[in-house]
Amino acid sequence: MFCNQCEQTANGTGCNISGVCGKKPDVAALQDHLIYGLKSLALYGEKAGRNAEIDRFLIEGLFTTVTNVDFDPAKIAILIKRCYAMKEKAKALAGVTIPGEIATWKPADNLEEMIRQGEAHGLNTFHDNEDIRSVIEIITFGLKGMAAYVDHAMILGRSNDDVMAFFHKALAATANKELGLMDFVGLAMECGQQNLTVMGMLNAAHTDTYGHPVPTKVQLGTKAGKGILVTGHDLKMLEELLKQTEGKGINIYTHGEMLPAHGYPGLKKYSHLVGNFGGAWQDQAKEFPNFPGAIIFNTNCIQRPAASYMDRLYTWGLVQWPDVTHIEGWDFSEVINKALACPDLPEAPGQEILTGFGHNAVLGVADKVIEAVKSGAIKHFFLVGGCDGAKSGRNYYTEFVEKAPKDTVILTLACGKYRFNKLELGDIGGIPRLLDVGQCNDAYSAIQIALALADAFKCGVNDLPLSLVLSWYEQKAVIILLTLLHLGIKNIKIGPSLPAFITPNVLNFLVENFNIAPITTAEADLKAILG
Ligand code: FSO
Ligand code: SF4
Repeated sequence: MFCNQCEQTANGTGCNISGVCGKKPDVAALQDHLIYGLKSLALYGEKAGRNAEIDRFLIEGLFTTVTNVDFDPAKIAILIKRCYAMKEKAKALAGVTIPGEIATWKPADNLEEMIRQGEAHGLNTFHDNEDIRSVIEIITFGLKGMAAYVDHAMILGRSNDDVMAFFHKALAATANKELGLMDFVGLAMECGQQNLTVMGMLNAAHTDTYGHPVPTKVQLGTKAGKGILVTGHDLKMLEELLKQTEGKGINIYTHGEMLPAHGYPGLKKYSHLVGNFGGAWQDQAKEFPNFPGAIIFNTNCIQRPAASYMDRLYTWGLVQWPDVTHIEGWDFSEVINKALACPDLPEAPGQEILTGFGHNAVLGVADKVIEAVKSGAIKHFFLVGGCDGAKSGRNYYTEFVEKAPKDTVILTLACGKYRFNKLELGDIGGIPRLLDVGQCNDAYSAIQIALALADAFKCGVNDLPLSLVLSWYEQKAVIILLTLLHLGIKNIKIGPSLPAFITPNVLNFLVENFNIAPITTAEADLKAILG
């Protein structure tokens, strides 16, 4: 196997024996096989025009291969077979036959042979030039990340034909031997542009369905009684579970990236949505044993479950782990019955933290914010966010926020916020110093805030007293970075380490054009930014 798509890749170069994430070689080969099949599908999909079933499948196929989503070989094998059926459908719709190895791809019937085919395909990019291969990987991983956001939007009934046409075009292009480096660089930038549309679509789906987030205090302790812990990113799944548990004496807790759900009026109205439990995804094996109720994942990041909670763990949507019960569809009675059979949680009130600072909430007090900047009460804004992970170097983000001067405001999003969201940072004239904008996809909201501030101060985003200090882990972070680059945002600091799939030349390109820099130490970076 060879996989280098996430930040924790072995030795900073690539997982080649087994995945640090727990991905075994058979699953890696099947995921590579699925990606190869999706490229075959895209070659025809590009010519077939829009078809809802094919487009839905393409999105699910890509999202399945994102880090920490699907570890179940049997389930991926089913997707490979469906991929072939979708390709044949696209071929019929396109009314053409495309020659060549990829277009004529056909998976074997049995699992062993499918794995062997996957091993043979590997991550073949059909190019020898390592810089081209690097940019193709950036595009492929970006498409995977964007697919995750489209998936959530599709669950809420949204789609976009132009975006779907782009998915097919870009995926097909990654298999095109004739294209050159700058073709792929252009496509990577277009990925970022398309993802801005996607995140806007998802934001509208969330806010149209559940209202704009409002600042909300979230309890970190537990309430006496039964409980279900929901982890992942999907708000619709949480809503359905809230409806089905109403009046049943079960309290619902959020975990990880579900924390911002508490800010949405359409979700916070459920009185049994009582709090947030635990930290970011990488602490699950340590924390889940302490949650005595049922636990359900609706997207990444799942890790190998410990025996102590395996029997009360469930997956839903695209997340799968072998031998963990998967809930198909929208009936959560099995999870509810398990929660009712589990021991009660204790009455143990804890700290309260704030969430719900989407662009609507922040821009609602824009006058106050602008005044505070003009008066000098706020000297600088930092966007410190992104994905969390297990490496010790990630303490940088805690230190950065701790050491940021008291006249600075920290905007945050995604699971990286757990590095510092329990710190008491106080406020500046009533404006909290730590503003939780939401999930990783709410980078859209952060962008809206930055654009509105730039508008108010009649300058560009790069001229604002705003610095982006990002942490990355998996492929959603790749697509968000491409979106920020598409917007021309410069001087981003990124860590804890640089992606293994970026060659020195590609890095130079990013440094020269966008002044991207790796994080160093909190003190040095704060000094460099604030002078
Ligand atoms: Fe985190 Fe996992 Fe939201 Fe990612 S829970 S790491 S970037 O899936 O998507 O931030
Ligand atoms: Fe390794 Fe990350 Fe790939 Fe898992 S997803 S195999 S940890 S590079």
